[in-house]
Amino acid sequence: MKKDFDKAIVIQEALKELPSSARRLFMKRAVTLGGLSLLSGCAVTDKDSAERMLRKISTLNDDFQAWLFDPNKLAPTYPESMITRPVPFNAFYDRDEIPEIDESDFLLEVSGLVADKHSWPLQELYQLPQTDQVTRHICVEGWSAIGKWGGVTFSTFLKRIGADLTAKYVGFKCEDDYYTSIDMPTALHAQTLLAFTYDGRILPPEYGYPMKLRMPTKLGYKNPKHIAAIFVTNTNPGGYWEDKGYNWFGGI
Ligand SMILES: Nc1nc2c(c(=O)[nH]1)N[C@H]1C(S)=C(S)[C@@H](COP(=O)(O)O)O[C@H]1N2
Ligand SMILES: [Mo]
Repeated sequence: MKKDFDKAIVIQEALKELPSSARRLFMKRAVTLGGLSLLSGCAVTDKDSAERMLRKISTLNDDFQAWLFDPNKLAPTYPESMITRPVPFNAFYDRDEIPEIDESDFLLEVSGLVADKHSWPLQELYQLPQTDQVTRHICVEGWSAIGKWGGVTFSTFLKRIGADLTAKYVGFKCEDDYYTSIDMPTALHAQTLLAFTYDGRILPPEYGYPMKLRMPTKLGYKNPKHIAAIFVTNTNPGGYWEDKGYNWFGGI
């Protein structure tokens, strides 16, 4: 049989999928494809089965991170003097494509497993109890920045719309065709914020006007900017980068 895949690459890719603790363990024990097959329950004989194994390991990683996630553990916060100025801009496009959104015709859509599906004008969202946080944003592209975001604690919002808090996922659709989704325990975490301000001012266009979900417990790509719609569901909605192979849980 012609082998059209490279074992070394399969191992390398599989290791990237593992949380760093598991990766270190595997490094110490000199990983073999046999070992990874055992872990994932998938035998690797060709390119397709290699991909199946990588997907399985990625799911194992999500399950492992979900299991490790402590809903009561707070991410570090920082003094305002440590805020990174300016905070870097990042999106899957350049600055000239930042969505332009007009407050007067903006409505936040809410759907799925929620009792109250009415759409929210910004002024109504601004009436909800507001709080702020100075936390670190970490991007997988290799930079991090400390910023100050303000808004309503997301659990307060979810309760206000009568969300089914036993559902598995909350999904987000953005004005720029970005999308992502998170697990319910993270959605209910005390530092998960539906943010309307950055550094005390209305969120500037490049940082996600009119709102972003700010989670210091998750990597940058899990923090959707320009949110247009929020839905609660038991079917994993995936995400823009997640569907291209980034880890779905995306914990820090
Ligand atoms: N709508 C939308 N949200 C997004 C992105 C995007 O391209 N579009 N990029 C993500 C990534 S990879 C990062 S690192 C952060 C960047 O946020 P910032 O521009 O406020 O630093 O936004 C995240 N949320
Ligand atoms: Mo990112």
